[in-house]
Amino acid sequence: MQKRSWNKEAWTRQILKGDVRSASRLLTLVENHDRAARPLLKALFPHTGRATLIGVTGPAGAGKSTLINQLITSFRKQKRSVGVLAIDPTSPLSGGAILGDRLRMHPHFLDRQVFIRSLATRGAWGGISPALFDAIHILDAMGKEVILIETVGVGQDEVEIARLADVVVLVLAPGMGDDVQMMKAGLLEIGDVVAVNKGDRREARELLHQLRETVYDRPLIKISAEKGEGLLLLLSEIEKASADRDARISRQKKFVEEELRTHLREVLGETVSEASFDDREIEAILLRKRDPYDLVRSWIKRGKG
Ligand SMILES: Nc1nc2c(ncn2[C@@H]2O[C@H](COP(=O)(O)OP(=O)(O)O)[C@@H](O)[C@H]2O)c(=O)[nH]1
Ligand SMILES: [Mg+2]
Repeated sequence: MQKRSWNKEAWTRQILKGDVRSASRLLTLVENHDRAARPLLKALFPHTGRATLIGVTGPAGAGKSTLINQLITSFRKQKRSVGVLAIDPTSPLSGGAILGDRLRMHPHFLDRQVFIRSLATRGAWGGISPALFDAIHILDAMGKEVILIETVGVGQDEVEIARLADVVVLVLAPGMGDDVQMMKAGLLEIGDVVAVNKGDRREARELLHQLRETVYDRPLIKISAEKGEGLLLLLSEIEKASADRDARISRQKKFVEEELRTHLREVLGETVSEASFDDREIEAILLRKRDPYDLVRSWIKRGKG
């Protein structure tokens, strides 16, 4: 990448204008839990809070990326700008899965109103929240009106998405062989709207039938992401569900909690690295005349050092 100076004001301005390079660069900082991101995030924050957040989750291979591609097309027809965050639970920055997603979303690569980014989620401290919140804010500040977040249905990440999004679409498909586990894992609870994809395949009817009993209280829709079938209905249910559910308060609460957690970790990290114990104290532990449990606690009581 070309060398150039990035002062905070110019950088912020560029992101607010929707500049992809500036946004990508900040996203990389965020992904690396780099503290240098914070002043920028702070400057962007007043310009956020407008986007509709749609979580798209479900098992690998269910057709989430294919569906997202279709949803992008639909939103673009409505003249809404779109951001996509594809969360990969395993792969750092690059890898087959992400490349696959990129290729599948490719038709929109040249559309300047569409911004697609994969986000590596397992950072230094684990968990997706801090980086995901920040990433959402960056896309929001870029002016993306709809933000789609793709996660693989494997557990904790989905619960997190459900807390953040205005609406969660659970994508299922026949023949994945994990129907029972999925229901056990409570994945079904997460979808505000449940889409049975690959409706062009006969087995989809069977899955739909199985799900009717459990998903009686929410929209359950048969779609074919590949053939573009059932999408209008799905879209209207997404709109309805996102208007119904007020996720904003719980989202802000979670954000504040995450920020507190991040801050405390930093303060804690500093405290530990600045801690000074004199050699005699350490030696006492070596000789088992003292124990580290007691040493640490008395150290805190007497105030640092
Ligand atoms: N028959 C059929 N296949 C589909 C449909 N949607 C997606 N697929 C295929 O399912 C596979 C997984 O799709 P993908 O979107 O990558 O799933 P993801 O892992 O959930 O993102 C790909 O081979 C798709 O072509 C559909 O509606 N019908
Ligand atoms: Mg995918």
